[in-house]
Formats: sequence, structure tokens, C-alpha cells
Amino acid sequence: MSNTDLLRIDGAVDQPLTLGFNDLARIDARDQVTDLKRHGYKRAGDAVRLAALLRLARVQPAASYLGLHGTADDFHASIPLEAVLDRALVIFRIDGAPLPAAIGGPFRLFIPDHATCQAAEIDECANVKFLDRIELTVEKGQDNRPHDDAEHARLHAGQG
Ligand SMILES: Nc1nc2c(c(=O)[nH]1)N[C@H]1C(S)=C(S)[C@@H](COP(=O)(O)O)O[C@H]1N2
Ligand SMILES: [Mo]
Repeated sequence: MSNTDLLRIDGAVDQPLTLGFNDLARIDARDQVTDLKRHGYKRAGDAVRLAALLRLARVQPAASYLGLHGTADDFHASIPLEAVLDRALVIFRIDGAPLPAAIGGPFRLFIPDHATCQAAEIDECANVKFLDRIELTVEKGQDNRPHDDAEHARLHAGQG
């Protein structure tokens, strides 16, 4: 984890972007959600609204899936964009510093009010850690979230 870690936003956008910690910190205050715990969320830290990032990237009207890539451990989710656009957050800071990898940093998606694991397309598993690429697609894209309890248990067992 360092200030040089970058988050790429590409795919069906008019303005592909590569953003770092400082870029996220500079996003307009109305799109910052600081101290998630204070807002009653179970995750700690500070976030920016995904919608603000997607406005900057100028998402194309045909884009209907949000691809979330965690290259570090090859974890990927692809979820319907419209269902999360108004609530999804990207957590990037805690105690004034970049989010550590131990809690999913440097960037982690957080969808407030997600369903429990595997209960729906937008579940807790879609809160991708080590998020380094947000890819907008027209059709559903790469998604290797666990399909059943056994797969899910194996995945969690492998996590530190
Ligand atoms: N990069 C990455 N993100 C991931 C996972 C993973 O294995 N790798 N697991 C997912 C699953 S299945 C769940 S339930 C949550 C767990 O988050 P936690 O480890 O912070 O509790 O992270 C999700 N994000
Ligand atoms: Mo999960």
C-alpha cells in the first residue's frame, strides 16, 4: 500500500481515468462520505461516492454493468450498475492515511445495504477489496464470486 496505488476506470466511458489517493481526496466535498461508522455503516474509514467518479469518467448510456476488479488476488464481480449507482462508495482512507491492504485497501468498494453473501446479485461478496479497476460494460462481465457455501467457505479460509 502506498500513495502510488492507482484505480483505473475504463470500458464504456468517454473519459478513461486513473486516480490515486490524492485525486480521491480532492473530489468535491459533497461526494465525500467521511467516517462511515458515524453514518452507521459496519465498515470504517472515509469514502467517495462511486457516482462522482463515474461522472468524471463520463459513462456511456449503453453501460449497464459495473465491473469490479481486484487484480491482486484475481477476484472479480460484475453487477447491474443502476442498482448501486446512487449508493456505492469507494473507501480509500482511514485515519488520514491510505486504506491498508489488511482491510481491503488501497481501494475497496462498499455497497451499503448489500444482501447477504450469494443472496442476490448485489451481495456482500461484491464489496471487492484491493479494487484497482472499475470497468463499465454493456453486458455482464467477468465475475468469479463464490457460487455456493463450500466455495465461499474456502475463499474465506484463504483470507488472512
Ligand atoms: N479482492 C477480493 N475482494 C473480496 C473478496 C476476495 O476474496 N477478494 N471476498 C469477498 C467476499 S466473498 C466477502 S463476503 C467480503 C468479505 O469482506 P471482509 O473480508 O472485509 O469481511 O469481501 C469480498 N471482497
Ligand atoms: Mo461473500
